[in-house]
Amino acid sequence: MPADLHLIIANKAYSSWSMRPWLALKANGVAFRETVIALDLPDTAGKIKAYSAAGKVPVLQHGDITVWESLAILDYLAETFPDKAWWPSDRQARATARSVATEMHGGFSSLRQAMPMNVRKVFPASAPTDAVAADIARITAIWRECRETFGRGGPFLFGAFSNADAMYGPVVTRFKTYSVALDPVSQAYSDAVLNHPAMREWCISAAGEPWIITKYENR
Ligand SMILES: N[C@@H](CCC(=O)N[C@@H](CS)C(=O)NCC(=O)O)C(=O)O
Repeated sequence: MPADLHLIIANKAYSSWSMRPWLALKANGVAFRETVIALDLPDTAGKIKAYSAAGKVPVLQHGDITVWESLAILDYLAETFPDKAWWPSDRQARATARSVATEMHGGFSSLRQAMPMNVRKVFPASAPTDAVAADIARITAIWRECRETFGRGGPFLFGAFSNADAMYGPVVTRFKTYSVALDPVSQAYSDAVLNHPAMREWCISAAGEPWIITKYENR
């Protein structure tokens, strides 16, 4: 197996898709090298294309293997490091974890558009559109259901931190950034994610980044 894992990501302040595999790697204690490509600059597209023809980050390089798309990276890691707890071990929990992770990967576009990630900011609450409110309702229903059914072994969706939590990490930070009022179960889950050492490390690193993208800095 090739040794060097190299994760190519974008600004930690703003890049929600980058956060996902980064959190999973850190949470599982897997060492990796990272390259950050700043978004929204004249050379951004060229720099990303040097790693992936898809023109998006995150990208994982592992020896001569390249994986892109956040969810594909999480699955590649689970397959490559089977001794780590990427997905829940219980079959039913794992099936649900994959389902809710994929629902996140392919959905919630109204929320993502209305509330771009900015882990450095907290904005005052404002009334969501019906479409955003529907996304928030579905996400928090998922969180309550997972916590209730599978969450006994710890504070995360399936007890211990898993790839499902990595996928919802940027949703948790968005709810904080946009001061979204949550039910008690969802708030407790969010607090657990925000207090995870990997998330803390990501946010500290984001706070030290020099780049500012104005369109994400104002409501
Ligand atoms: N479906 C992709 C989405 C990746 C994505 O949209 N990445 C953004 C950064 S968060 C990007 O690379 N944007 C490049 C650009 O805007 O130039 C995934 O899951 O990895």
